[in-house]
Amino acid sequence: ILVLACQENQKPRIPMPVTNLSDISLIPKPTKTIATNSAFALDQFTAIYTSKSATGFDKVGKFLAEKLKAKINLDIPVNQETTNTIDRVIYINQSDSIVLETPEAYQLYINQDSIILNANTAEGAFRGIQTLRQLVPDVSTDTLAEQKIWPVPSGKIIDSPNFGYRGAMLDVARHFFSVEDVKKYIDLLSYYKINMLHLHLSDDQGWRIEIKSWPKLTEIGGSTEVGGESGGFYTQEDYKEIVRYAQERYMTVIPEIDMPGHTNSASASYPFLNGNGKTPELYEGMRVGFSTFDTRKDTVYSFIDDVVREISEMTPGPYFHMGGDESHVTKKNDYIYFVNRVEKIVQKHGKRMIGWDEIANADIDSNAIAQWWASEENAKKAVEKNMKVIVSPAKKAYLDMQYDTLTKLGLHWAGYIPVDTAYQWTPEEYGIPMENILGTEAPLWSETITNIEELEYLAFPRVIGYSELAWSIPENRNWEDYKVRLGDQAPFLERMNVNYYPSKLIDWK
Ligand code: TNX
Repeated sequence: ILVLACQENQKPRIPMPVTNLSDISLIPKPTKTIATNSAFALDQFTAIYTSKSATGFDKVGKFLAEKLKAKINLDIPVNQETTNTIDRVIYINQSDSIVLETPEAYQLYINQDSIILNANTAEGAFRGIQTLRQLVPDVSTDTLAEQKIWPVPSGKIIDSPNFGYRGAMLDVARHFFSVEDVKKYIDLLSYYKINMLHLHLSDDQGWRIEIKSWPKLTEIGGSTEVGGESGGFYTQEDYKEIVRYAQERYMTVIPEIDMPGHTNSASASYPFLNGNGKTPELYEGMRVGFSTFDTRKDTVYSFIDDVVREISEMTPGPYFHMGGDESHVTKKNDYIYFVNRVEKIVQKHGKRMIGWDEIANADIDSNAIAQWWASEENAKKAVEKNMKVIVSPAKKAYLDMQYDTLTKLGLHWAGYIPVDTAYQWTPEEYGIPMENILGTEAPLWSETITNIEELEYLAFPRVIGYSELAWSIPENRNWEDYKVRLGDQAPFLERMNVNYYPSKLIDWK
């Protein structure tokens, strides 16, 4: 009877299911959430409008519509004049009026008839729509109406990042990963607001980026990988495509060419580089620390100049990573001399140099950045030089460490890192003064992983926790609370076909 009554009544007033905005599982957790205990009814009468004068906002609106289409199969018009009935609107506004301390800050106001997303920049708006994507339920509510409704709980979210640098590194040298694989990883990372993708493009086992002036690097050096498979490399067009795809998600690509150690594949391609008069064999094992460039030869620096120039020209981001780790067969003085000279080359090509923590031993500029992975002593030196530090301690932040003794993939030289250990540490209190911390990064080395499923198994779910350590303020981070929110990520991960490790510590939804 009730059903009939409603149907007769043309446009029934539907009691909205009351959900509490504060109870929705968001990762990373926003700075501030205020629930108002009502809901916005997302439905087929919803439209998206964005600021048109400010650049990028239109694209952010379209990105949101595309993702909602994929999630709930609803077509939402973006900036369209329409004769259709529009009952509810999502506005994505460029706004200078609010105090937004970083370009990535945003504010989200969810009312019954409108959602207003304010941000200073399209980048901020992009971070904001990731939150909105998480707020839209997977399934519509069964109501008496004929139309489906996806209720978004009402309230206000005020949010901005804890660190401006929130990185993930992928080693495409030990095993090569296709452009498609990298894009999938980018997509998943950007959903959790990670904004830096560091690509480890060269190592002893492979050279993965086409350099036009030195073609044998990829012809020879790109032909192998760990374990004897055939390797691979990115053409410059491929690399540009990765950069473009990342940029569309407001993610910066950081290219790394690891030197003077980790250079067997380069020297196998151009034997003059190692200076010992021998042509090295291509290498498919897992040892580290056996190769070096000849640091006292000018031609080595002209080679590096070409490599840094070609890569920098294709890289819009401000950084170039020169590796610098584990140069065990380079004499200390030679190492210092080398890092100093490479820094000049990197600067000449307009980039800011990053290197693994060992580079703090050179006489570099305070503008260079040390990525702390192992040595406390090096980290201290970096701080003394007033350098910025990327916090990536292997014991806590290495995605290639095994979860426990039963994990088949991965390594454990820095220990086992179960999902709780990965989350329960404080980068802000790990020994580097706050003012020196640029941000955090979770590296994924690929000696033991050969395809995207294996990549996903080690990265997920831990990288989701690293996104929260980087984005959310310490007061908002708490394992008991986080683990529930993590369990709620299962439908998303499954929909995205992610082969995540189903840790028993988590109650997966
Ligand atoms: C150490 S971390 C390395 C890499 C290996 C990794 C394996 C770092 C700067 N160097 O060459 O792939 O361990 O976990």
